[in-house]
Parts: sequence; structure tokens; C-alpha cells
Amino acid sequence: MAYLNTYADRAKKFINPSAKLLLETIERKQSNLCVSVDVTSSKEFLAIIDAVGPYVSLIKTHIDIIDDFEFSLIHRLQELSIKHNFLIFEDRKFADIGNTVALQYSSGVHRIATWAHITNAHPVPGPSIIKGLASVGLPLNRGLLLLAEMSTAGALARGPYTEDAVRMARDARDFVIGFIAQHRMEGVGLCEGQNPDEAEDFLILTPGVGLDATNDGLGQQYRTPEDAILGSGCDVIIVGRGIYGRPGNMDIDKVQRQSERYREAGWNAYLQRLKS
Ligand code: 5FU
Repeated sequence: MAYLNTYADRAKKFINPSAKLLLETIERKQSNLCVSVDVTSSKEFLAIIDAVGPYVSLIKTHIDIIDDFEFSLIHRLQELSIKHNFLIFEDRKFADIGNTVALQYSSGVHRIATWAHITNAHPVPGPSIIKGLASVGLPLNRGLLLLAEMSTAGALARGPYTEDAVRMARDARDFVIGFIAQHRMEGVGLCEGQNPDEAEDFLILTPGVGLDATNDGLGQQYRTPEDAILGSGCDVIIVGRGIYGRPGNMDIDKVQRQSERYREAGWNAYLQRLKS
């Protein structure tokens, strides 16, 4: 499976500013690693992000799991994003009607649209979910990922559902920048033989990546960065517990070493893909 273009070349083709910035950041930092920071204390959240910051292009949050959330945490997160030069992806997985998701995205305690460059949505309600989110996100230059597949055993998002997600994305290419998926879907993005000027492009961000485990005992399934980037044509690996282990008792030097290890594995797989 060959993809002829580099991240830098692809950055020039995207019209969405968040997609462009993500690709430029990946190229500059030589990192296609996104760390998913799934911890419940603000202190631990910020400590992990400061440790992994130099090695990532993207930080993924589940902001609603923070026990001691105050909006000032977002300001700290933004400071770290400037210090280490990464983008922010809130893994909110919106799944309601257009009017409701627009309110969930813009308002409430978290005001996600004001700080997350990227968020995501389940395609299950149909195209109106994109319309609702775009009404808030597009004026702010945000980008959306559709959940076309999931990493869990027995996931229902597959086959025709995945194909419909791709169709929905193609109809909203100003706002939908790509997918959460396990592989690059047939015909999606720049493939060998296509004219680069005519090809559409979508980013594939993939969770369920681990170098030391194959599952978590709760349905999560892991494969290696090489499987994800080289074997399955994904663009960004999303790694959580593979980097920081069990929250609560963290060795921050180890967290840093692990993030460098995943960065290197992801980048080497990309370099191999360019040559394949
Ligand atoms: F859409 C998905 C999916 O299909 N699988 C996932 O694991 C999202 N995720 C998220 O990626 C999940 O909610 C976690 O935040 C993260 C994976 O964390 P892990 O610790 O690497 O398993």
C-alpha cells in the first residue's frame, strides 16, 4: 500500500486550517504520535502533557473525566500547547441531533469549541450532525473527525456503516478532515497511480496502538505503530496507557521515555511507508 505524498506535501492541499496545521506540526516535529491523556486529576493531566509534549503533534483529551475541572485548566493546557507546539483534540464523540451537538460543542462547563482544534462525532445521526457542529466549528477554523470504525472487539461500525461515513465526509470536506478508523478505507486519500492534484485527502487517526500489550481485558485491542501506519495506511497513532501505564503512580521519566519510543516507532513506520 503506497502513499506517495509526505505529510508536508499533504499539508498544502488541505483547505481546513486545523488539518493543515496538524500536518505541518507532524512534519516539523517528526512525530505522528497523539497521546491520549485519560487521567482524572488536573495535576497528573498537566504533568503527563508537559512530559510528552516534545514528542507529540497532538494531545487527545476526555475533558469530562477530570474530577477537579476548572476552566483555568484549559488555560494551562493552551500554555503547554504553545510551549511544546502541539494541537488539541477533544475526543467528545458527539452523537445527537444537529441542534443539540451545536450546544454541547459551544456551551456548558467545557466550551469545547473555544479550545479544541479538533473534535469527533459518530455518524449515526446522519449528515445533520456535521451541519450542527460545523455551524459552531467552521467560523473558529476547527476540524472534525468522523468515527468510521472503532478499535474494540465486536464494534458495530464496519462495512456499509463505514462506507456511509466516508460518503458523509466527502460532502463536507471543508469541515470533516478525516476519520477515526483502524485502516485507510478503500479509495480514501491519495493512492499510487492517482493524480495528486485531483485526489481527495483525509487523515486517518487510529487508536488501539500498543507495543507491549494486545488488549486491556475490557474490549480494547492493540496493534503496533508499524501495523497501523505501514500495514493499514493510518496517519496518526493514538496511544494512552501504553505511554503512562496505570494513572496514579507514575514515573514521569518513564512516561517521557515511552513517548519518545512511540514517536520513533511511528515515524520510522512512516518513513518505511514512503519507500514502499
Ligand atoms: F474511537 C475510539 C476507539 O475506537 N478506540 C479508542 O480506544 C477512541 N478510543 C480512545 O482512544 C479511548 O477513548 C481512549 O481515550 C484512547 C485509547 O487509550 P488506550 O489507553 O491507548 O487504550
